[in-house]
Formats: sequence, structure tokens, C-alpha cells
Amino acid sequence: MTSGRTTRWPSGLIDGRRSGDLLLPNYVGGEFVTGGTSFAKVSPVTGETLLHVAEADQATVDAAVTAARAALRGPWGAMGEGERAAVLRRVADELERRFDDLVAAEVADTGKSVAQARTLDIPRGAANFRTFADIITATPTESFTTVTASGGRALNYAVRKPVGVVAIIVPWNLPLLLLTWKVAPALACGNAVVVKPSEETPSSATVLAEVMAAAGVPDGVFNLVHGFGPGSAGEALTRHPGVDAITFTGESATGSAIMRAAADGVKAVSFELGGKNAGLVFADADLDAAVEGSVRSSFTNGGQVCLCTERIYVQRPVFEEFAARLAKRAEELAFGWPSEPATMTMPLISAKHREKVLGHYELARAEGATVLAGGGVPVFGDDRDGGSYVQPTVLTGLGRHARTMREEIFGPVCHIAPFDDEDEAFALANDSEYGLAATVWTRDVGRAHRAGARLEAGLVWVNTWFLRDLRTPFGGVKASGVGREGGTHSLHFYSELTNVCVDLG
Ligand code: NAD
Ligand code: 6OD
Repeated sequence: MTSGRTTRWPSGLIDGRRSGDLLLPNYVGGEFVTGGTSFAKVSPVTGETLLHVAEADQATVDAAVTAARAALRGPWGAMGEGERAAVLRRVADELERRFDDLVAAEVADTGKSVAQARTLDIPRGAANFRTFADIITATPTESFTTVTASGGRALNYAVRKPVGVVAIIVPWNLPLLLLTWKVAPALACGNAVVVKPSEETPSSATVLAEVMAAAGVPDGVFNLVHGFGPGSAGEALTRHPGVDAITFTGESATGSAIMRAAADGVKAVSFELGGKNAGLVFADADLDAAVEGSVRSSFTNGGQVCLCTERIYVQRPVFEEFAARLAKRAEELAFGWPSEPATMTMPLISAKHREKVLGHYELARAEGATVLAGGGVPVFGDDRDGGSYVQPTVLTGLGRHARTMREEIFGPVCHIAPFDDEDEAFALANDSEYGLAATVWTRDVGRAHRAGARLEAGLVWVNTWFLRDLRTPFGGVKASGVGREGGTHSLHFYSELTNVCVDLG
């Protein structure tokens, strides 16, 4: 086992300045491996190449899957739930020990603020491991006593077993949070994993491999392959006959491609996909809370959270006031360097994604939208002009058929429109191909519960947004996903149950 690797993260990387030469390796069977081709990781803050990443070829993916299979036959496969939970807790401890490196890695890759990484992304990594260590040791399996035809008794009980080798493919927006959200329950259930982070965010996943080694996770239990999707490590993994199940977070179109690849091997899939989430602001709401909540729900992480509200519907009596206040707050969001404590927004992940988002800003104008705030790019007069920043943007004036109202943009942008009554509000919110999350601002308790029952979304937040209890079900309906993870729902995906029936006579 290679346990001594600790990548040093030059502090300049945080603000998008290259210092030194880093080549991030793959992690296969307990070894950090480079060789073959590599690709550049570009800073979203400055556009400068920060480091290079070893791209896993087919042979590396094969080796990772083989190592994972071998690990299932080794000491890992023989461990009980309590022993695995102890390993998960050591991983959480080690994540906390490497906290500053993880912050540096995450901020370098994404350009998010140090403050956000310190309070949201990195703590959630450790919380995921501790939560699933608790859940795996506290969750019983079923048992039924059956009366047999002869009047005797039979005892049925279910035995929980790992699925086997699980492929984990994740996006770039909340890299460590989304990766550990899947790795922790997969390991809690006794699987071995091969993970592929986004090509845009290779760094915190590489630190996670170092954490696994240092925490004594047996070789082959956690494998990391870097690369792209089609024609690269992502596709190689989803088509691999040695992979038993695939869990994926990303775009709905990518989910379709992965589902086709998984069909040949009849592999189990869990998909957390895109969203076009609605926010509903009723006239009885605490308007201060609704405005501040909508600032968070539309602009957090540069709007690059699958749960962000891109469509906000506001009851007519408060529409004008809400619109003016939200637009003002959008224009006040401070652009700063990631390291500056006052920084409130961040760049988009890449120049390519910025082109997509700016294309949507143009499309909205062409479709007849009125721009209440933003709509362009900020000018800094320094190296950040080479980065991928756009202005937080508030739009209004579009009808339900506009593409801006139907397609996920995944940037700091929302459209606001008025409604008259509750039925209309729920109908507007449900008028989408997607169904991930909805946020409702109201003081009416009955309405809050009706929203939970009537909104076509996997998650409904009332008077809050992105408040997460890791024991709760998480996932989307319609084009927003397949299945649920979270709490015991994760155990359902990451384990197989064998029912044992014993005739007791
Ligand atoms: P993406 O689908 O482009 O990529 C996600 C991952 O899949 C990356 O690692 C990528 O390399 C890989 N990939 C791409 N094509 C592949 C293929 N054919 N086979 C195998 N792997 C492939 O998504 P993105 O642009 O990285 O992330 C943004 C999207 O993710 C948005 O749509 C957002 O809504 C969604 N998302 C959803 C959730 C959720 O919980 N529902 C959470 C975060 C992000
Ligand atoms: O909080 C989580 O567990 C989770 N999966 C969040 C997803 C955010 C999407 O961008």
C-alpha cells in the first residue's frame, strides 16, 4: 500500500496563479500512476493553465476495475459492518486533517470562494463519511415469520451484501461534496469503487485518494481514474463488463447516454440529473426572507447547483417589490478574488460553459425578455478578465414556451413572473420536463403541506433552500433523475438483499 503521498498545493493556485508543475495521477490498486497522455486544468479565475492531469486510458480503467474486484475477495470483503464503519470514520478524520489542502484544491479547480469551500464543500465531505458510518451500523434488515402449510413456522430474514464493483461518475459544480455523497455509502455497504471526477475538477478527488491511502482503506477498494466522458475514461467505465452498478450525477443528456451503455450489461443505475427548478413566493411570505432566500437559491456557487431556482413565480401583489429588490441584490453581489473574505460570487467553471450561459443571456433577449439586472460580463482590469465570469442576471417578461423558461442554463440567472393564485402557482411550477427541487415562500402552513403534495419535484423546501439532512431521500422526478439516494435509500442502491428462508418445522 502506498500511504505516504501528500500533494503540496501552492497557495497561488487558489487565486488562479500557476506556481510550479503539478501532474495529478490516477490511483489504482493502491498505487498512484501516471504515464500516457495528460490534459491541462485551466483556472476559471484567470484562464491560466494551473496543472496537468494524467488521463486514464482503457488499460488503466481495466486495471482499476480488476483491482476493485480483487479487493472484494480480500480483507475488505471479509469485514463486518462495524469494521467498515470504523474505516469510514478514519477517512472522515483524515479529511479533516487535510482540510486546508482540500480547500486549496477545490478552490483552484472551481474558483469558488475560500469561505464557501470552508463552510460547505469540505465539511460535507467528512459529514458524508460519518453519516453513512452511523447508518450502516444502525439499519436492520427485514425478518418475517411465516406459517407453513403444515402449521409449522418458517423464518425469513434478509442478508445485506455489496453489489460489487461500483462506478461513480460526478460533475464539477460541488466536486468533493458530490463525490463523497456516493463513495461513503458505497463503501459502507462493502463495495469497491472506481470513481471518475469531472475533467474540470480533478484536484480534490486526488486528495481524497491520498486520504484513502492514509486512512488505511485496503488497496483496490477506492480507485480513481481521470479523464473525459465520450471516448475516454467515463465511457470506458460505463461500458466495462467488470462494473456491476453505475451511479452518476450530471446532465440529463449524459444520463441517457450512460443508460444506453449500461443496458448491455443490465447494470443497476442511479441518476441525479439536471433541473429547471421553480421558486414560489406567495404574498403572505416574509418578503425579506424570500428575497434573501432567492438570492441564495439563484446565485449560490455561481448558479451552478442543480437545485438552483431558475424560474421564480411571485404572487401579483408583491411582484413589483420583489422584482426590484432581487435585481438590486443581484447587482450588489461582490466579485472578489476567491481568497478574499468579502467575495460573494464566482466564475463559471470554464470558457466553454461561459459561452453557453452567455448564449442563453442573448437568447433571452431575442425571445423578448426584459433584463432587470446583469446580462453581461464584469470587467476587472486585472487577470480575472481572462477568467470565466458573468454577471448575476435577473430576467422577466417571458412566456412558458420560451426556451429560456424550459432549458437548464446552470448559471447565475433567474426569470421572474407573476401569478394570481395557488392553483396557478403550482401549475406553473410543474410546467417543466424536469422535477428536481422546488422552493416555496409562505406563512400559510396548510399551503406549505399542499405544496409538498402537489409539486412534481423530488425535493420541496418551504421557507428555506438547500437545507440538507443526509438521512433524507434525495433525487428527482421526470428528467431529473432515476432513483433516490440518501439515508437508507442509499443502502438500497449500494447493496443487494438475499432473503434466507429456514423451515423451523
Ligand atoms: P456532465 O453530464 O457533462 O458530466 C458529468 C460527468 O459525466 C463528468 O465526469 C463527465 O466527464 C462524465 N461524462 C460525460 N459524458 C459521459 C459519457 N458519455 N459517459 C460517461 N461519462 C460521461 O455534467 P456537468 O456539466 O459536469 O455538470 C452539470 C450538470 O450536472 C447539470 O445538468 C446539473 O444540473 C447536473 N447536476 C445534477 C445534480 C443532481 O443531484 N441532480 C447535482 C449536480 C449537478
Ligand atoms: O446535498 C447533496 O447531497 C447533494 N447531492 C446536492 C446536490 C447538488 C447539486 O448540484
